[in-house]
Amino acid sequence: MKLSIVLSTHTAQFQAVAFKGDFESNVAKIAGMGYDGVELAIRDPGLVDAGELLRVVSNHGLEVPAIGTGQAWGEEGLSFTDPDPAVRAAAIDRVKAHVPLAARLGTACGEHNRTAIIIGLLRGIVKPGVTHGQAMAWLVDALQVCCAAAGAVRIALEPINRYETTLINTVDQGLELVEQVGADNMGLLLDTFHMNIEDAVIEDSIRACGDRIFHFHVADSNRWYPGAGHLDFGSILDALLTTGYQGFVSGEFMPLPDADTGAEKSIGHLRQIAGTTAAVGPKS
Ligand code: LER
Ligand code: MN
Repeated sequence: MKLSIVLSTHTAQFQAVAFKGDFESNVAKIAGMGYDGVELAIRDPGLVDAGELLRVVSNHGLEVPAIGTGQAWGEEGLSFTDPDPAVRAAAIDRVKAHVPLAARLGTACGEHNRTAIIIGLLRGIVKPGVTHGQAMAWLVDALQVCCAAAGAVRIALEPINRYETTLINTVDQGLELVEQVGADNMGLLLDTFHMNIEDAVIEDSIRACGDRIFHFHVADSNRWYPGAGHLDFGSILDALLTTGYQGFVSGEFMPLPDADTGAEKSIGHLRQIAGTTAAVGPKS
């Protein structure tokens, strides 16, 4: 089981990112803790030097399983479902701009861990004056355009809890959307924090998603590090690995009590489970 943790390339507002800013020293620290990868949160690929990112992560022996795009929503208001067509077009262009970066970062990854582009809050919310049906139609169109432009790069849409968006809260809704988009490179990012709020049985959702699980986020029930709440990560990871998932399990939790402690506790808890749960197995 390969473990990564979310790292922002720039100082960011989103609260559940453990490490923000000071990129190279954070990469070094994460590698030193024993992580296998860093998931990069990048607002705008035009603001980063892809060669330099690849140099830093490769120097520290890390892979980049996925790129998070939500800062473009949080800090610029871009979304696939904004009533303004110019905003929708800018959101699509932003995802297209991530494609060469994802392809390049993917060269540091093994076959099963090539870098996915995450669509979290960039999908948007149902804005006043827009029907849910209209927003869904814009969302499907945007994902079809992005998947067609992404080629071998995979797009991972994340079901997100109802307090953050009104579009695609459950894994079932996510799977329906995957069907509607109808692209081989379209799948889901499952997040234990969101599934704990929205899905009846987390392990059933994981089994239902099967080989459409393109990426996986872990946080405990309280969005602290795994082990700080009441989720059963032994059972969850067992269900995940039993689907044949060979990707990363990526920590996305609040930097509490502080970023370093959360990251250390998380890897300690998950590695301890890996040592005791048959399907999870030792570090690969
Ligand atoms: C992002 O991966 C996420 O889980 C969301 O909560 C973003 O708001
Ligand atoms: Mn997440």
